[in-house]
Amino acid sequence: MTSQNPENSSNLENAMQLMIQTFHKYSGNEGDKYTLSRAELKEMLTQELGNYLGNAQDKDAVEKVMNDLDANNDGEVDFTEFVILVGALTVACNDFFLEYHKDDNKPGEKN
Ligand SMILES: [Ca+2]
Ligand SMILES: [Ca+2]
Repeated sequence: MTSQNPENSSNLENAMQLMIQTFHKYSGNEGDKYTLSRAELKEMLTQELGNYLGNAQDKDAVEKVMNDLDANNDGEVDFTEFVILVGALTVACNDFFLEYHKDDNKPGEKN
Protein backbone atom coordinates (compact mmCIF):
# COMPACT_ATOMS: atom_id res chain seq x y z
CA MET A 1 0.00 0.00 0.00
CA THR A 2 1.14 3.52 -0.73
CA SER A 3 -0.70 5.12 2.16
CA GLN A 4 2.31 7.34 2.93
CA ASN A 5 1.56 9.29 -0.20
CA PRO A 6 -2.02 10.53 -0.04
CA GLU A 7 -1.74 12.68 -3.18
CA ASN A 8 -1.19 9.58 -5.24
CA SER A 9 -3.97 7.57 -3.65
CA SER A 10 -7.20 6.94 -5.46
CA ASN A 11 -10.50 8.00 -3.92
CA LEU A 12 -11.25 4.45 -2.89
CA GLU A 13 -7.84 4.03 -1.28
CA ASN A 14 -8.41 7.28 0.59
CA ALA A 15 -11.82 6.04 1.71
CA MET A 16 -10.32 2.81 3.01
CA GLN A 17 -7.62 4.71 4.86
CA LEU A 18 -10.20 7.05 6.36
CA MET A 19 -12.27 4.12 7.58
CA ILE A 20 -9.22 2.68 9.33
CA GLN A 21 -8.22 6.04 10.81
CA THR A 22 -11.77 6.78 11.95
CA PHE A 23 -12.11 3.42 13.67
CA HIS A 24 -8.84 3.81 15.57
CA LYS A 25 -9.62 7.42 16.49
CA TYR A 26 -12.48 6.10 18.66
CA SER A 27 -11.33 2.58 19.52
CA GLY A 28 -8.30 3.87 21.46
CA ASN A 29 -10.26 5.91 24.00
CA GLU A 30 -10.82 3.20 26.61
CA GLY A 31 -10.36 -0.50 27.25
CA ASP A 32 -9.10 -2.53 24.30
CA LYS A 33 -7.30 -0.19 21.88
CA TYR A 34 -8.50 -2.17 18.87
CA THR A 35 -12.19 -2.52 19.60
CA LEU A 36 -15.06 -0.11 20.22
CA SER A 37 -16.78 -0.33 23.58
CA ARG A 38 -20.41 0.74 23.87
CA ALA A 39 -19.34 4.27 24.85
CA GLU A 40 -16.80 4.47 22.02
CA LEU A 41 -19.37 3.19 19.54
CA LYS A 42 -21.84 5.82 20.70
CA GLU A 43 -19.22 8.55 20.36
CA MET A 44 -18.31 7.33 16.88
CA LEU A 45 -21.95 7.11 15.73
CA THR A 46 -22.71 10.57 17.08
CA GLN A 47 -19.62 12.28 15.67
CA GLU A 48 -19.23 10.47 12.37
CA LEU A 49 -22.63 9.17 11.36
CA GLY A 50 -24.96 11.79 12.80
CA ASN A 51 -26.44 12.50 9.38
CA TYR A 52 -27.28 8.86 8.72
CA LEU A 53 -28.18 7.79 12.22
CA GLY A 54 -29.95 10.89 13.45
CA ASN A 55 -31.16 9.28 16.64
CA ALA A 56 -27.88 7.64 17.65
CA GLN A 57 -27.99 9.73 20.83
CA ASP A 58 -30.95 7.61 21.76
CA LYS A 59 -29.62 4.94 24.09
CA ASP A 60 -31.83 2.25 22.59
CA ALA A 61 -30.54 3.03 19.11
CA VAL A 62 -26.92 2.62 20.20
CA GLU A 63 -27.87 -0.57 21.99
CA LYS A 64 -29.57 -1.88 18.87
CA VAL A 65 -26.62 -1.03 16.60
CA MET A 66 -24.26 -2.65 19.10
CA ASN A 67 -26.36 -5.82 19.29
CA ASP A 68 -26.68 -5.99 15.52
CA LEU A 69 -22.98 -5.46 14.96
CA ASP A 70 -21.51 -7.54 17.72
CA ALA A 71 -21.45 -10.75 15.75
CA ASN A 72 -19.24 -12.61 18.24
CA ASN A 73 -21.12 -11.28 21.29
CA ASP A 74 -18.09 -10.00 23.19
CA GLY A 75 -19.70 -6.62 23.93
CA GLU A 76 -17.21 -4.79 21.73
CA VAL A 77 -17.23 -3.82 18.06
CA ASP A 78 -14.01 -4.90 16.35
CA PHE A 79 -12.80 -3.58 13.00
CA THR A 80 -14.45 -6.38 11.03
CA GLU A 81 -17.79 -5.65 12.67
CA PHE A 82 -17.26 -1.91 12.03
CA VAL A 83 -16.61 -2.56 8.33
CA ILE A 84 -19.87 -4.50 8.15
CA LEU A 85 -21.71 -1.46 9.58
CA VAL A 86 -20.07 0.91 7.11
CA GLY A 87 -20.70 -1.57 4.28
CA ALA A 88 -24.37 -1.92 5.21
CA LEU A 89 -24.78 1.86 5.43
CA THR A 90 -23.02 2.29 2.09
CA VAL A 91 -25.40 -0.22 0.51
CA ALA A 92 -28.33 1.71 1.98
CA CYS A 93 -26.89 4.97 0.58
CA ASN A 94 -26.43 3.36 -2.80
CA ASP A 95 -30.06 2.20 -2.80
CA PHE A 96 -31.06 5.78 -2.06
CA PHE A 97 -28.73 7.03 -4.81
CA LEU A 98 -30.23 4.62 -7.34
CA GLU A 99 -33.75 5.56 -6.29
CA TYR A 100 -32.90 9.25 -6.51
CA HIS A 101 -31.40 8.94 -9.99
CA LYS A 102 -34.00 6.54 -11.29
CA ASP A 103 -35.72 9.31 -13.21
CA ASP A 104 -32.45 10.25 -14.94
CA ASN A 105 -32.99 7.35 -17.30
CA LYS A 106 -35.56 7.87 -20.00
CA PRO A 107 -38.47 5.45 -19.75
CA GLY A 108 -37.73 2.20 -21.51
CA GLU A 109 -33.96 2.72 -21.42
CA LYS A 110 -32.67 -0.17 -19.39
CA ASN A 111 -29.13 -1.47 -19.21
CA1 LIG B 1 -11.63 0.65 22.99
CA1 LIG C 1 -17.60 -8.15 18.83
